[in-house]
Amino acid sequence: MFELPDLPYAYDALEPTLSAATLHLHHDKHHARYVAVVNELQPGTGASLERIVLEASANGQRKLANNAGQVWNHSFFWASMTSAFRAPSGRLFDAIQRDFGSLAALGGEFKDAGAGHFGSGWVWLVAKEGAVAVVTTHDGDTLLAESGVVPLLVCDVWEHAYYLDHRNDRAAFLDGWWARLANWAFAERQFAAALGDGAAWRFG
Ligand code: MN3
Repeated sequence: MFELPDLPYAYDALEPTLSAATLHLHHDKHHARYVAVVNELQPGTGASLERIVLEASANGQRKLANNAGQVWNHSFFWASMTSAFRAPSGRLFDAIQRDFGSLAALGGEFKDAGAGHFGSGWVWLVAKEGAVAVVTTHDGDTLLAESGVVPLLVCDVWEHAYYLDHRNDRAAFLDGWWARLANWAFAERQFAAALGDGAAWRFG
């Protein structure tokens, strides 16, 4: 059985970009529901969440793959945000400069990808073979099956992530998210793992 992980901060820690009301709804209702569905479909096998996502996807078990993927993506999303924003530094900052020219240019690409993503999904900053890149995924899809890809940050662009605070203005949500919530300390640890230094995040 999987448990819904607690948020790594208080419900009001991400205000005003994301309100306590949004985090209660998003974590306590949406994320909790995905966990409950996985537990209904896959009770007590002892398999890791990562393995369940990969096997369910490979076997065409779409409901299990989608819900398990959403459990993983949301847990990674909570880790991708912080109330103590600072800019990226070190090797990750150097790679961003090399691959995008500037942090602002990367921000533009990330926000455009998220705002332009049609329908529900996720916008990711990833490391792929040492380079930094922006990718999007649809619905409950994950990047777990992408060989050589280590996610650094993710932002949820499903409407439930921002509608209470930003109504239909996904771009405004992404602006605030990029400027105030992105957890670069976490992204730096993920980038180090991508370079072989330490382990990448896994579902706890
Ligand atoms: Mn969500």
